[in-house]
Amino acid sequence: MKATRLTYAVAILLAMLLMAANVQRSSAAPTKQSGPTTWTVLVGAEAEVQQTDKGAVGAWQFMRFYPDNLTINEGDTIDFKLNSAEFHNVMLFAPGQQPPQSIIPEGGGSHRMLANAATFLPQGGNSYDGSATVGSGQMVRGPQGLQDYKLTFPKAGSYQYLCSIHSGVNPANGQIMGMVGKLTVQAAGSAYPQTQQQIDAAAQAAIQADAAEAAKSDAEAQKVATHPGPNGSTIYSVNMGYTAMNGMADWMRFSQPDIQIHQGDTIEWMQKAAMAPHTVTFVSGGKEPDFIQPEPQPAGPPKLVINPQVALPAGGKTYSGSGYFNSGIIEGTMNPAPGSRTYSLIFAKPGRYEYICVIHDQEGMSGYVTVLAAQTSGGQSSGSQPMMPQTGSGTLDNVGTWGLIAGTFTLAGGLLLLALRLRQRRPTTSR
Ligand SMILES: [Cu+2]
Repeated sequence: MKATRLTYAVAILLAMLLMAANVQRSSAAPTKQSGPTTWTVLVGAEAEVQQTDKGAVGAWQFMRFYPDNLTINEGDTIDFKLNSAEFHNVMLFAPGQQPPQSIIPEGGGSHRMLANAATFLPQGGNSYDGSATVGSGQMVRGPQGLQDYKLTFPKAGSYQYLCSIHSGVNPANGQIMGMVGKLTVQAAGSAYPQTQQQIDAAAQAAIQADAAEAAKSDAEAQKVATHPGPNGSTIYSVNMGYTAMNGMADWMRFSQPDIQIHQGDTIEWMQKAAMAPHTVTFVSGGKEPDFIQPEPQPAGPPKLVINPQVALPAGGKTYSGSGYFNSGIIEGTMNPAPGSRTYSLIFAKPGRYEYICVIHDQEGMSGYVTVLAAQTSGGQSSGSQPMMPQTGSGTLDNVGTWGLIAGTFTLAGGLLLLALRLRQRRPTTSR
């Protein structure tokens, strides 16, 4: 359902009330705890939740921890809880270590790219004392996905928890920016500055505030522009994704996802995400390709190979309802990688066709193109009914952990986030 302005006004009001309530509670005496405590930190959040064939998923995905500043005591545990359809990880580093790149070349003369095991597979034990790196591996929704990552902190100190996929290092000062939280571990028995109840209330208020902020970009994200094409046809410009809030919010949708056009018209999909790569993929009733193809190794973790069928373009310029058509991976607009940021198809045959972003299909990023018979010279539809062939994407059957990785993959991270932030400091005209 499309949210109204009123909904957001209510959301903002609610957020303000929650914050006010939180201030009042904060003035209460700090709590002293005797035994070890388990704290909850939400990993990510989402807004504008819609029912899709992949379940209830938010159009907006927020790359943040709630809270992103936490004080606990020695011996306490944090339960990092996944709170979004977008996948994340949780990492805490050994001194001097930086976030690993999410995608790495295979090397050794290979042209293949790999999803980095350091990012996507768990490492370390269930406690962190600042000396050795620990990581959750990918956290993702679904029956086989990791939803909770519990870590105990035996030693007082100042630490950082971060999602390495949605953070990067600022070379100017060496600090990690993006999806990062500050953690203070006090001596055992110290008074806590906040209760979990206060933390939860502040988290919900922050999520509401982020939702209200992201909603300001709804109209721009959902826009479809049209302009004249050859021979009296129309070209429709459809957005693939959209980024707001300095890269902290990604809209995982195609604009006008149930678009109706006429035979001979063109759809031009335009990348509008800063860092999240997307695809436009028509499987025409065939099987959805896996994004990651794990290759077992004689020892150690599997190689997480990015499927060339997804990475590379396929099909032609004209779609007639059959065959595998794929844009290849369209990198984000702030990604310095070469390659087109648009993908165009001419639709030659009436029908209703489903397409997906292979990378974010699990987050509801899919759409339909309904092609009506060519318009008459009078500009009216000929009145003939479009054929409705049964096109469909693959089912969720047999989707294992690796399938889930494929379904929710985002290449964002590393220095790209930084590039975005640096660019957005300069005044630019918004598109
Ligand atoms: Cu996508």
